[in-house]
This record gives sequence, C-alpha cells and structure tokens, in this order.
Amino acid sequence: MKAGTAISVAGIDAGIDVDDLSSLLMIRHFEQAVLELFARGLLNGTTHTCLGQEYVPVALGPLLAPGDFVFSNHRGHGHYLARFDDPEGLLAEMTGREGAICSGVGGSQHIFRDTYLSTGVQGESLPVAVGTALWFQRTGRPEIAVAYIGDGTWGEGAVYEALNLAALWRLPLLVVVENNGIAQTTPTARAMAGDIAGRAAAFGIAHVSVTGSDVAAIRARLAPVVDRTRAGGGPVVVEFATHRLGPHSKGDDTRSAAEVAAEREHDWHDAYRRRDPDLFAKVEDEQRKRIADAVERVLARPASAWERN
Ligand SMILES: Cc1ncc(C[n+]2csc(CCOP(=O)(O)OP(=O)(O)O)c2C)c(N)n1
Repeated sequence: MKAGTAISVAGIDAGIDVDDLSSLLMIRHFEQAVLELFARGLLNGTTHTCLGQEYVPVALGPLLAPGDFVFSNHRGHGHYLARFDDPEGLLAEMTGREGAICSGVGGSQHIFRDTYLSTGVQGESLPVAVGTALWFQRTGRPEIAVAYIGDGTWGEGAVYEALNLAALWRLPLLVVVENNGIAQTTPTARAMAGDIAGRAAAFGIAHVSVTGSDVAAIRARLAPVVDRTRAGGGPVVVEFATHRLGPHSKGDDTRSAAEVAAEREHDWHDAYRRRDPDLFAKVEDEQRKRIADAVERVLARPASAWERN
C-alpha cells in the first residue's frame, strides 16, 4: 500500500454478528453506568467515556493477536473492554474495590494488563509503542504495536518523533486515530493546519481513512491493512471519522444542543437497531442487565488491597 491510500467504509451490510453487537452494547451500557455513578458521587478521579466510538475497538478486536501490544489513551474504556470483556474488573478499578485490574491505583485512565497499557498523558504512548514495535522487529516476532490517539493529540511533538522513527525503521506499528473532530472544547478545525493524512504522508506512512460504523465492513477492509503491517510492510495510520456523543469528561460539553444532535445522527446504536429491532432489543436487555448486575456486585465488595493500605 502506498502512502496516502484512502479506504472509505460507509454504509451498513446485512446481517449482524451477535458477539459484535453484545460487545458494542456492553461498552455502551458500561459508559452510561459510569456517568450515572459519577453523578451519584460514587466514583473518584475523572473519566472520559467513549460513547459513540464503541465500534472502533470492537471492529479491530479480532484483527489483533493476544501478543499484540495495545497502547490506549484517556478515552480507553472501550479499548479495554473490547480486548478483555471484563466490565467488572474495570469498574472495580475505577471504584477501588476488590478485583480491580491494578488494585484501584490506575483508575479510569492508567491500566496495565498483560499486553495492554493506557495513559492519560496525551502523546505519551506513541514513543513507547515505537519502542515496543522495534523490539518485536528485532526479535523477529510476528506481533504489532497498536496505539490509539485522538485528533487533538496531533498537537504533541512526541507523535512526530515517534512517526519519524517508525517510518525510518519500517516498524510494525498501527496508529489508530479516533478523529471525533474535537479536543476537549476545541474543534479540530480551529487547531490543526492541514490534515492527518497529509502529516502521515510527510513521513511516507500509509494512511487509511475509515468512515461509517459497520463493524463487519470495517473489519473486512482493515484485515489486509493489519496483515501488511504485521508482515513487515511498515507503519500505518488508520483514521476513523468518529463522533463523540458525550461530554469530554463528565459534564463538560461546551457544544450546543444542535451540535450534539448532529453528532447523534451518526450513532451506530440507532443504525444497528433499525437493522434488526428484535435482535437488538434482546441483546440490549442482556447487556443492560449484565452491567447493572456488575455495578451492584462491584459496589458491594470491600476496598481493594491498595485502598486499604
Ligand atoms: C499532555 C497532555 N496535555 C493535556 C491533557 C488534557 N487533556 C486530556 S484529553 C484532552 C483532549 C484530547 O483530545 P483528543 O486527542 O482529540 O482526544 P478526545 O478527547 O477527543 O478523544 C486534553 C487536552 C492531557 N491529558 N495530556
């Protein structure tokens, strides 16, 4: 694939994979529960939900091997849940209860589990992902490093240092950009000169553009892209045109109601529901209950070991 290749994935194919729908709805209900818990004063620290963006990690999930290293960012609940299907562990982490992934020390943004690491520091993960990809390459391993970043994180210099070396050394690095058009309160158009495709092209890095939210279609189109990077084809930037439906963090949405309503027009949730209302209602009930039960169980647990010390 040449630098600047654009793949556009729009539209919805027939047929819904129940596992994918379950993951999508599990993450949706998890995020809604998180906002409710915050509103009730039951969570500490801060949090950033991925409402509207759930389909990105769900689509990528089966394309990644267990040994691939995933570097997530501040908006990482969906990245974690799509990889581990572990809402109780994450909730325990965020509430500091027994069963927490990192003893409750990491909270919403700083998770380490096996080959998964998240950070709330924008741009911090990319140089680390490059180092990990270099290790994969030098040891002849078939794994890749995957780093999720937002559009706003392209303002960080570390991103360019990392891309430079990844391109120079043709590293097995997949940069997943969740471009939701806004960084906290700043519309991307008011902060970014040029675009992400042009910035990837400046380094001779392949760039793939993904629109639409159909998980199966996105996965089918990205499978050869991931294979190519895994086979030594060098780094790739995959940019999702996505939509942030919730506030930046808990209650700090500076967008007008009309702007948020326009974003909601793109919600995968409605698109999937329209495709098969009966199946959707059944799976949604299951996942709503699953998350409600998880909340109840986790809140009834004692504090995690770290919290007690
Ligand atoms: C180095 C650094 N600067 C500032 C922040 C505060 N901050 C957290 S998220 C965010 C905006 C990130 O925007 P983007 O990368 O587009 O991701 P999004 O929140 O839209 O998913 C900012 C400024 C931070 N976490 N790290």
